[in-house]
Amino acid sequence: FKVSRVETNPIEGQKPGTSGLRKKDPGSCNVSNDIFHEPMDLVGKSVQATSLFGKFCSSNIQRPSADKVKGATIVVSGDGRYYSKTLFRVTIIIIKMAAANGVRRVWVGQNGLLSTPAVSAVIRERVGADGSKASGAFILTASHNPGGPHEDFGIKYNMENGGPAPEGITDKIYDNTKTIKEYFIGEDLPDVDISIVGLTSFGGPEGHFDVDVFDAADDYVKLMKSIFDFESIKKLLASPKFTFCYDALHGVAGAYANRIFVEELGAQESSLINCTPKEDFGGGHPDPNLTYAKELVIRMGLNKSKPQDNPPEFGAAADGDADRNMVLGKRFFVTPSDSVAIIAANAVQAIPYFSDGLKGVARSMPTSAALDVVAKHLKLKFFEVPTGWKFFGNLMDAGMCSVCGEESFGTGSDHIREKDGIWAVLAWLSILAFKNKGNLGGEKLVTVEDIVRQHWATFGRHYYTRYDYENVDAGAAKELMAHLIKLQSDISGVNKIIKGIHSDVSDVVQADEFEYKDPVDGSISKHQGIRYLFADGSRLFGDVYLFFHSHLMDLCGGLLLLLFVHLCLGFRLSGTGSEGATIRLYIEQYEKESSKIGRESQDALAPLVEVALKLSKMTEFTGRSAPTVIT
Ligand code: VG1
Ligand code: CO
Repeated sequence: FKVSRVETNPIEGQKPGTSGLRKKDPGSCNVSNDIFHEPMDLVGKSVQATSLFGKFCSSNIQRPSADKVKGATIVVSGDGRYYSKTLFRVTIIIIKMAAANGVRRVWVGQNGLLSTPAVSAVIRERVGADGSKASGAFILTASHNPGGPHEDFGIKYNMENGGPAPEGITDKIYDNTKTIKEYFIGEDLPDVDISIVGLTSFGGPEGHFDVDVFDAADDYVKLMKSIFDFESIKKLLASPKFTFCYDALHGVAGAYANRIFVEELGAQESSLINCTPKEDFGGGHPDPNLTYAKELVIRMGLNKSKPQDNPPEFGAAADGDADRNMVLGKRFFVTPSDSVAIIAANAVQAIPYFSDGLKGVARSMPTSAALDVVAKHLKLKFFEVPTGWKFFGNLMDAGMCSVCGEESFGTGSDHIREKDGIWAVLAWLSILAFKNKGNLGGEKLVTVEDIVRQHWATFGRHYYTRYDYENVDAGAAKELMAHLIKLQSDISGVNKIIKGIHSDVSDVVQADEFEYKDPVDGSISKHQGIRYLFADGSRLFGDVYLFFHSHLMDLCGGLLLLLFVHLCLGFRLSGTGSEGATIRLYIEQYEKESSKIGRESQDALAPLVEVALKLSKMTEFTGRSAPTVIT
């Protein structure tokens, strides 16, 4: 094949967000000629989209370590959403760009499918026949955002350690997209049929170029089997008392669910729903929460208007690229913040991979402090990082963290450098198997709900909710944030306002914008969300206080003093949306007294919700009387 040099101009708006670059309906972005006939329109869109994502890709390929690109092995695959294989065929475009830039081989999951966690596993674990290892990956996904011709497309770029590119790199990529004048593509390179497993070799100007299509699940399944005790999970699933349901929401998790849950673990095929990956996720929103995972929520008996006689004991769902998870029990919702805490509390006993102990645990700032309490009890290193998985990677690479999680249905461990939806399900099944050891023939199984309630009884309960206001006017969202920051300069003024809203809500003791100093490389990330931390007046004395800054933990050298923040409010602007702005409001309240841990979460949090909405002037700024989604 020949290398073509294509002249191009920079396009605005190529800044990667919390997790990659995402665009709504990329075909319609900046297309000036789409008033023409359809074929013309398609060509116009196709060229436009090629350069739209092409700039991002070549900016990656020509990123600072361009010297590493020559002869490199890279991975290209994703959740199979529209535009990956259809219309712009981004998978093929990237293969051709890689060839032209001197990449030695491209690894592609069959049909262009690989979940985000599987990509991470492939980078870390897969070794080619000639000993080759991958040095990076393009993951074609917009994750939990809907897909289809008029929905989102996106690209995440992952590094040699299997984790998302850190901010230092994404900033450089963004700079490249602003100055780019040309890119290279092997235009006449024949298309490889990515539906067929096998190796195709080409001769290029700089020697051989290979495209290696492999089974999307093999490497990942092998890794899962090395982490969990599949035999004990199999016994659990075989128990007539245990029933199971998994919903892939038509995302890429479907490519793994049958193989792992049915073939390896013996679950019934009928326990898998929406497990055929679709380009448009069946028209749904592939976000595993109580609002969007409708079918699963009904099956699990959690939709009050559609009561079920006998829901399954365990249910779970994943997002488009299968890095998120929602875990449910029979008529019972497990908050993601509780989920990571419970996994951390039980990991050593229930999961062979952790039998030597945990190196440490970490959560993102808006995630509830349930994990902090476990860390304190188990005397584990603990870190609080900004939102987004890229911040956990450094801790893991430095051997400081084994288990981590986010409130946004993300849970994972240092087996890879991404959050991992199926891993989280296997972790829960392992805990259930462990708790029911010797009990599988007994009267009643220990259930998901039993495990969570037991956890609350031991560690206290963190009531938690998140309100999302999606597609809000971007200017209004900025004004709301500016208003909240301005308020922070006068805490006693804030406390006066709060007393006027709810006299029994305690005082704010600290208000700031969250800032993170990476303990490994010293890099600083500013403006990572606005926080209001309250002290529960009734507990000010005699309590052990835990302060959630990792640098303070460092200062204290493992001596856990400080403060249990009983109430906490957070505000952030989303970095994964593709339209307007999304405001996220995070609300948390800690309760240790056993008589008070069994309330409905929205009831328990009602006063604090009212304080948050009034303090932020949410309705005044956004014009919204209710959030788009509550999780
Ligand atoms: C959201 C979540 C964040 C998560 C990110 C990527 O980001 O809040 O916790 O890491 O999505 O998840 P934001 O900036 O919109 O709040 V995924 O599964 O979309 O890669
Ligand atoms: Co995702």
